[in-house]
Amino acid sequence: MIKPGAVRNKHIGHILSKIEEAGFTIAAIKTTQMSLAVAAEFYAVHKDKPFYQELISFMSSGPIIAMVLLKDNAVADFRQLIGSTDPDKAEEGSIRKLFATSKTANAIHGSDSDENAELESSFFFSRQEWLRREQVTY
Ligand code: 3AN
Repeated sequence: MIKPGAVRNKHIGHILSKIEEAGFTIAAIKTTQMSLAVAAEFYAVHKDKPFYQELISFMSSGPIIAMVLLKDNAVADFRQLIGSTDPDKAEEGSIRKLFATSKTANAIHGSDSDENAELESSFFFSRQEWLRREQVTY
């Protein structure tokens, strides 16, 4: 998910280029906006953290780009591509190093497991809406 700050700052194109150059296939993509209630549910695992209210308020503050991405080893490779949560600690060349402005407004979200990727994808897409791996023949 490209977060509201990066969308607002017109970084969608740059970020999609980095994702494609890193070998990911975009199996589904849409512009949408999370309500506060949806953001609260999406990040429920963090509900006791001090940054939770700021996070869900920010995540529902404007449009996001939701995506389903395909690649072997996708979760680990995507986390490497996006870099550390804290942009000050993010690796040179990573998406967060390039486009994040704070720990909350850190440009992009990536799922932390295949199970969570399925679950998080279902917030934005029905199963028929995303391309299956076997359909990607190019
Ligand atoms: P990541 O997205 O790097 O996997 P998580 O899952 O630990 O990080 O946290 C979810 C989101 O919560 C992060 N993308 C970030 O925006 C926000 N967040 C995490 N830690 C902090 C923090 N210490 N201060 C502010 N926001 C944070």
